[in-house]
Amino acid sequence: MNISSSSISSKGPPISQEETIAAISTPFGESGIGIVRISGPSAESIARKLFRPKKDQPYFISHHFHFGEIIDNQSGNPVDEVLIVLMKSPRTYTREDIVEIHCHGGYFILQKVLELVLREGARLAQPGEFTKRAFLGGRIDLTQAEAVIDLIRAKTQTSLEIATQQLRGVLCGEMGELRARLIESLALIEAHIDFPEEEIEPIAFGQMKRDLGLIVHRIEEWISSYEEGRIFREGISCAIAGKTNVGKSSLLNVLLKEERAIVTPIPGTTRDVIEEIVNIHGIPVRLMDTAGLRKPADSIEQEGVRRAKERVADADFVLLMLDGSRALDGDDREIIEEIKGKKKVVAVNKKDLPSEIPSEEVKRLFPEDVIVPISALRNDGIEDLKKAIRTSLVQREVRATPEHLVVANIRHKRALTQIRDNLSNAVKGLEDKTSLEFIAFEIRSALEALGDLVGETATEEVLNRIFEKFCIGK
Ligand SMILES: Nc1nc2c(ncn2[C@@H]2O[C@H](COP(=O)(O)OP(=O)(O)OP(=O)(O)O)[C@@H](O)[C@H]2O)c(=O)[nH]1
Ligand SMILES: [Mg+2]
Repeated sequence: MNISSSSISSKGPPISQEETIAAISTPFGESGIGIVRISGPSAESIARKLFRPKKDQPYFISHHFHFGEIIDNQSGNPVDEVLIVLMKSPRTYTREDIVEIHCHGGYFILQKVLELVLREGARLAQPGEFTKRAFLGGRIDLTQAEAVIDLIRAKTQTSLEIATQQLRGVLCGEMGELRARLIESLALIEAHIDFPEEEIEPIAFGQMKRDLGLIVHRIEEWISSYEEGRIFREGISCAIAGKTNVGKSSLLNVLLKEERAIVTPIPGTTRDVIEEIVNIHGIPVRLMDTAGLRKPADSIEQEGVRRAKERVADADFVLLMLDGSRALDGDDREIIEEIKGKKKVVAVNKKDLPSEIPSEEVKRLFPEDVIVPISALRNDGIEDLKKAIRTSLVQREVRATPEHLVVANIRHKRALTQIRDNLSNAVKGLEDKTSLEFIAFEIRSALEALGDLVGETATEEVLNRIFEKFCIGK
């Protein structure tokens, strides 16, 4: 059997895109500059029609800025003074010809320039279409394309490191190596299937078993990085729960370092849910301040309490707040009942006041959880609270380096799990001396999962799902 044939998919030729696409690639609003990006076969000719250089230059030099004006070629009026750069294929983001027009960053100017570009025959790009072309053009694999969006969305240093590692192709490189080794093993097995009369070399098969075993072990390690990787990539949602007046809004403000939520001595101050992202030791935490849970005084508060309960139930994590200056009461007990089974940290607030809750009582109520005394008013104990949150979410240090791969995407984890299962079956098959067809089947299935992971065999549906998350112009 020829292993380079249909049994293993290989990278096809780059797909050429007929249409030229364009979009505003910078965010809406006013800014110093704003960029209209064009990619595709007509990018250069469109630019020539609209751009009038200040110095009379008959042609663009690729990858060089040129200074001039964009002219509305119907009215002959200048629209903006710009810097324009043509990047000739293939040394570009999409591997097609790309033109970037760097205008002044006003919404109307950018919209006008884009309109002119579209009038000359470009089509408005879909979300993520530039990156999709980079992928289809073979410049990056699917995991790297996914990293682009993670990079843009990264909210902490660690999430940025994970995205950068992926964009630089650490996972993609590991997969390339893995593929080569699997193809080698498959070739050996298939040679024996095709020529059964030949003597099987026990040494070669022993070596293969050891190699595959080591690969399985390595993949296990990558999979085990997922729980933490996911937390750093996606962040977690955390609801601050507690009865009225315990200091939930005060804590939100202290963690945010701004007066975001209204704080008053009146119980029932917070009605709606207030959400903000805070960086807790590298973890992006979506923190939710909620209405204090108690018997609602009116219908507004009733709705607030309903929303609070909903958020507490949905949150990945709960920060339970008690007021140490007041004895525990029925409201506290109800909340404790409500959050049973949730991952949590307990903050006992108002430690600047005389304590009315013995610490033994709190320990007895929460034997499994970390309990931190704090004062939101005095900004005291907050660092300990942050540490407690971080250690209850991640136990290990997460460092995404070229040597240490962190898997942070569920799609990658699923594919790796599939590969691991196939290869452990293959190892077991070699141990039990099962039929070579069975082992070949498992290795081929692992190669298929690998093809899905890097995007070679990913379906249109999968691609759409990935790229629709992008913004327009990326
Ligand atoms: N002494 C003391 N007072 C605090 C502390 N934290 C909050 N307070 C006070 O407690 C009162 C209630 O604080 P909030 O932050 O509004 O409490 P809350 O839990 O959000 O209250 P609701 O929104 O009504 O549920 C305010 O007067 C705060 O100044 C603290 O650590 N020590
Ligand atoms: Mg409040």
